Amino acid sequence: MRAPFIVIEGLDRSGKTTQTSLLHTRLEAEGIQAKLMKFPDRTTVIGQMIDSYLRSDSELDDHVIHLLFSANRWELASYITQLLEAGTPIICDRYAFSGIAFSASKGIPSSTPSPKLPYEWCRSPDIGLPAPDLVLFLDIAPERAKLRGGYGEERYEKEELQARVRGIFQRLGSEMQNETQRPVRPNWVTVDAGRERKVVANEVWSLVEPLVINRIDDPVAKLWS
Ligand code: NYM
Repeated sequence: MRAPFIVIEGLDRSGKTTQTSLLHTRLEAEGIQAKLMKFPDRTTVIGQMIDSYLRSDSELDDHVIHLLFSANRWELASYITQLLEAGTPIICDRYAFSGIAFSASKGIPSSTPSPKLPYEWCRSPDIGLPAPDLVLFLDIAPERAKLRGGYGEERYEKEELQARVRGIFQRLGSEMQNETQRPVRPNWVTVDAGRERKVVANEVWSLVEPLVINRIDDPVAKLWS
């Protein structure tokens, strides 16, 4: 038996970070010590390069930044597995799904159907990472997300790009749900994030609590392999 690996994904301004921390606090209140993680992890050397790129303090080729985001996850891959095997649940704010959704959304003007970085190319560096047991996709229409105080200054925080990102998240979710292999890792659940914060938090809790209580029988799976 081991602890579950839970990932929370969503567009910018979907309430992901708030929900991740509400969940963490609720677990603590129940006496469950979970590890809160976040990608990009801006504290590592690779994370600092990513941070500088996101703030537009540096320019990087689209392939290079994509691979850095993935490398930032690989830096922590064995630590993730160790924690789960040692019995510590992980709640993670963004993971490989953000990696694909944002990179594969780059440079698709409506006149050209082909993205700068193809979907399959974007997926490949993350193949084999520790697979989450559950992905909660906090879904919100980009026009509503924008109303929540507007987007900040970082790259990607534009309504048109967010709409493409949402489309790729939806594709990832439907591919996961169509998987024939059992048990399916990860299990993908779309949560309506346009609702009041407490309502969303209660739904998130109802999905996470059984995993944390019952724990997981199978070893940590490898993502997409
Ligand atoms: N992002 C995040 C990517 O483009 N690729 C990735 O692999 C990950 C994990 O970074 N707009 C993007 C999504 C966000 C930005 O994330 C920073 P956050 O959660 O705002 O720190």
